[in-house]
Formats: sequence, C-alpha cells, structure tokens
Amino acid sequence: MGITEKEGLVLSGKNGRYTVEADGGVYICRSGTRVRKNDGKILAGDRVIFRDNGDGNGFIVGMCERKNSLIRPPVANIDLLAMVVATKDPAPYLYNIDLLTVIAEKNGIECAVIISKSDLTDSAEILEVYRKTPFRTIVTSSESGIGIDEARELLKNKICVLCGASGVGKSTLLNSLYPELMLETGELSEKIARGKNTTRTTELFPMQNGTYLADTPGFTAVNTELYCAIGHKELHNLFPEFAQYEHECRYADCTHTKETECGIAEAVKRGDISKSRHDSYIKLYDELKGIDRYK
Ligand SMILES: Nc1nc2c(ncn2[C@@H]2O[C@H](COP(=O)(O)OP(=O)(O)O)[C@@H](O)[C@H]2O)c(=O)[nH]1
Ligand SMILES: [Mg+2]
Ligand SMILES: [Zn+2]
Repeated sequence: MGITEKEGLVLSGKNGRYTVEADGGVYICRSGTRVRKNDGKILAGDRVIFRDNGDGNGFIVGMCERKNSLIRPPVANIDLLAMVVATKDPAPYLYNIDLLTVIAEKNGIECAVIISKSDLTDSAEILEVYRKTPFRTIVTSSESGIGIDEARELLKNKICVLCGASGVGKSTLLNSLYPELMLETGELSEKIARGKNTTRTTELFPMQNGTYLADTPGFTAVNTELYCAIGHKELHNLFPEFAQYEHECRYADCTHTKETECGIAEAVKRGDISKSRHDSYIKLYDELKGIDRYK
C-alpha cells in the first residue's frame, strides 16, 4: 500500500500541529524537524507537501516556496493586507495605517484601506487622503450595510489579512461579510484576547468562494517588523505615489523631508500628494534614521 503525498494550504498551526486544507478536506498534520530546520517556521498561508496517513492525519515533509510573509501577524502568501480605520470610536490615527502600508510595500503585498463605521461620522476626509494613493479604498458600515458587497468583492478569491487598531470593527465587518464566521466582537473579544496566552496564533478561515480570511486583534507589534527591516534611505520607495514626482527634485539625494525644490513637497502643495501621507513619511523617516544610526 503506497503512501500518497498531497499538497495543501496551512490554515493554522500550534505546538507543531497544523490544520491543512487539501482536496476540499482538512487534515491534522505534524511536521518533521527536518522541514522546520530547512525552511523555518511553518505559517498559516504556507503551502506544504504532506503524507496522507489515510485517517485524517498527515505528516508534513516539505514546504513550497512563499511569495511573501509577515512576522506579525504570522501569515504567508498574503494576497491582500486590508487596513481598517474607523471614522471615529476609536479616532483615526493615519500614521499607524501608513506604517502598515509601508510594511506591505516592503514585503510586496498588495494593500487596501477599508474605512469602517461610516454611519458614525463623515468619511470624506480619510477617503480624500487615500484617494491620492494607488491603494483601493472603500467606505463601509456594518451598521448600515454600506460597502459590504464591495468589501466582499475586494477580498474575493484571496488570502486576506485584516489589520488595524483594536475596536475599529474588523471582526464585525468579517461577520457582516460572512455571518457563518461568528467571530467574537466588542469588549468581550478584548477580554478573551487579554486572557489568552501572549503568543497568539493566526488562523485563516476558508470561505466557500475561495476566500481565506485572517482576523487580527490589533497592531501591537508591527513595529518590530518595520524597524528590523527598513532603512530610512529606502523609505521613499515604499510610498508608491511619490515615484512620479521624484524627478522634479532639484537634488539627486533629496530626502523629501524639508528641502526646498523638492518634487514631493511641491506635489503636496499642489494637492497631488496627501499632506497626511507626507507627514507620516517625515515622521517615520526621522524615526528610522535615528535607529539606523545605532545599527
Ligand atoms: N456604529 C458602528 N459600530 C460598529 C461598526 N462596526 C463595529 N462596530 C462596533 O465597534 C465595536 C468594536 O468592534 P469589533 O468588530 O470587535 O472591532 P475589532 O477590535 O476591530 O475587531 C463593537 O462594539 C461593534 O459593535 C459600524 O459599522 N458602526
Ligand atoms: Mg476583533
Ligand atoms: Zn524631494
């Protein structure tokens, strides 16, 4: 009797036990230390080769190449990182959204901005900021139902990670898109998150239409990712809307922070680049520069 090898998608993993989806079913797999030694940690979103034991269990013998991965949240092969920002409650803090778009750009991950709670106050200001970026931006309300179909369409057939501050309505939005998810929301979810162990795992929820969704509790530790991997000199490349104006800078080594005769600064003045995005750039540039000095 031959042992069949299969390829599957890791939905979640904990303590060396992985839930792997293959041929429309789910297998519980363990992995050899050799796999983890050669390829590193197996993450949700990884495609793996496993031996099917024939009883619903399997043994992972290899990992397929990744197109991208994040440390926080720990997910591989992300097709879309969606930043959720509420119009209010909590107040929008766009610097954090821009940090996330920078991380996504650095890792070659497509990003989108989902404005939530549009029923509470006007979303025009935030929309205007991101309309001047290449990121898809949509306005939603789980309360009124605005933008829910559009959001479902945006996430369709992709491995999607929703991130953003705690309380912006990520879990509520996912429940509006797919009521069968029944994710915990509100203060209760907060309490549960705090009660759990600090090492949180991320789970991909497979939806019937080829969509895989990951809910995250909040931004918490994205910063480690950012500060480890991004140098201040490459930051301008991670604001994709800057590129078309850089040839207008007078100095080839322009940092786009305060120089006169800077194409980016001029574009901000004209309103072609959002001031809010440029402000985030400057703040982050200064922060990264400070860190690079000690590297
Ligand atoms: N008014 C309004 N409240 C919302 C909306 N979406 C979520 N909420 C509320 O915001 C709170 C936090 O939502 P939750 O989904 O747990 O946020 P998460 O921490 O981002 O997952 C809950 O009390 C929700 O009922 C919305 O579209 N409009
Ligand atoms: Mg939540
Ligand atoms: Zn410049």
